[in-house]
Amino acid sequence: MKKPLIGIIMGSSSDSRIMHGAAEILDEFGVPHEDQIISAHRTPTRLEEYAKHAEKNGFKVIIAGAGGAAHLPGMIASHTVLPVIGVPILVYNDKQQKKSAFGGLDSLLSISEMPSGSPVVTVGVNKAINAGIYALKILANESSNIRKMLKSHKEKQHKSVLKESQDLKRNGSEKVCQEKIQVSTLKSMFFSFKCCISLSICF
Ligand code: C2R
Repeated sequence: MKKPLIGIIMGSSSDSRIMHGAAEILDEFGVPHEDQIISAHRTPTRLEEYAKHAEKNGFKVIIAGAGGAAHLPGMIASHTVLPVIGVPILVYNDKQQKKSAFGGLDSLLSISEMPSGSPVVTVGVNKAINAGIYALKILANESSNIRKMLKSHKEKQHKSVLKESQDLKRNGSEKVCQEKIQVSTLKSMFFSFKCCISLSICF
């Protein structure tokens, strides 16, 4: 197995539903990453050990996702000189009803409002994929291959927006909207299926 270049950490296993977005884009680019659960609040000693582990193993970037009182990204940044990208996660205070008290603003501010001198780059709420892309951009400074792949990723985005625009022009917004809903339902069903398979392999 190739040595991981990126460390993905999250405060709880419940964050994996969002953080897999970062992992997916890194996988797409063939960039090895190591994923772990570390909580600044619940495993404070592990947090310091992890920072040492990341430096010792030559990680280039750490992507840290947390919800609520999201101190994980800031605390990990305080223990290392590696760049840290924070992913604010929307936490459901009422998990059954899927209700959030602050809609992710709590996590966003906890991560972005770091005191001067200890920065954490912050992406939007639940935007783990952007953290992955940003990490790739950092790696691209030293890798012409990743730079090339990022350029073709941009090109793909350009083409896909053009195609969507043509569809919208041709078919109208109602049809396009229905198709989008179907695709996102299928995607979330596929993700739940993947999670069930991995859980059944674990137990
Ligand atoms: P549970 O689902 O385990 O109750 O966690 C996690 O990131 C998660 O989003 C709820 C939320 O608590 C967050 N958490 C933190 C930290 N540790 C866990 N914000 C931390 O150290 O910052």
